[in-house]
Amino acid sequence: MVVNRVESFLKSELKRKNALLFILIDSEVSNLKASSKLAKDVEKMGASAILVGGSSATDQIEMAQVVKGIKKGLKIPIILFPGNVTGVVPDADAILFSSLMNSENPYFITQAQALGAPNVLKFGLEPLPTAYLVIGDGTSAWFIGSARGIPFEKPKIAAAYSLAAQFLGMRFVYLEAGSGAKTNVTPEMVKTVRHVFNGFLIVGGGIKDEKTAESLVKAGADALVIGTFLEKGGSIKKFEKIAKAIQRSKQ
Ligand code: 1GP
Repeated sequence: MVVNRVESFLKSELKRKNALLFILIDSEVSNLKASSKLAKDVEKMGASAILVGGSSATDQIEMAQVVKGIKKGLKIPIILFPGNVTGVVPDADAILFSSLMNSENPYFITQAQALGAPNVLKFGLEPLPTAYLVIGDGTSAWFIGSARGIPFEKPKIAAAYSLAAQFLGMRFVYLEAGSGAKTNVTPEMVKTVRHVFNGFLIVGGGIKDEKTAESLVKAGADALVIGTFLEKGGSIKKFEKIAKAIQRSKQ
C-alpha cells in the first residue's frame, strides 16, 4: 500500500485552489457508461476526486464494476464512500474510512469499520480517517445510519464533534446534510467547525447553486461534494459555474 498518496494529492490541490470539488457517483443510480462519461467530464472541469458509494448502495458487485470501469483513463483519484461493509471494493485509490460519530447504533461507529478494515488492507486502499457527521434528519444517510442528526442551527455541537474527531486523530471531517437534502449545511456551521478543526473539511448534501457553494467555501470548507445535481441531469452550464466558484485559484 502506498501510504498517504491520495491525502498528499488533495493537500497539494488545496495549495492551488480555494477549495476542491468532489463528485459523488451512486453506483445504484448511474450505470457504468453514464458514470464513466461523467467522471471524465468533471475531471476536465477540474474536479479533484470521484467518490463512489452512498448509504443505500449495497450491491458490491455492481459497485466494483463501476469503480473498475470509471478508473480507465481517469487521472484523479477514486475515493470510496462506503455506507456499510459492502462499500469496500477493489481498484479504488482510497476510502473515506469513516465513523458515523453521531449514530445511535455502535455498528456505524466502530463495528462496520472493524468488519471492513481487513478488506481495506487486502485491496490496498488508502484509508482517509474521517469523522462523518450527519446534520439534520429525514435523509437516507440519517435513516440508514441511525443518526441523531445534529440540528442545522446548532453549529457548536458540530464543532464539538469535530474537535473530538481531531483529538481522536481523524484528519478529515465530513459535514453531511444527506444526499438530495432540501437544506444544505449552513455557512455558519462550517465557520464554527473551521474555527476548531485543523484537518480537511468536507461538506456535502443539497448543494446545487453557485451562491451556496461560494458561501460554504468562504466559511472554510476544503471540499464540497456534489451528487444529486448531476445525477438528476442538472444543466452543465450551471454546474460549470458552481465548479468555478468552488475552485477559484488562490490569489
Ligand atoms: C451526499 O454529500 C453528498 O452524500 C452529496 O449530496 O447528492 O445532495 O449533492 P447531494
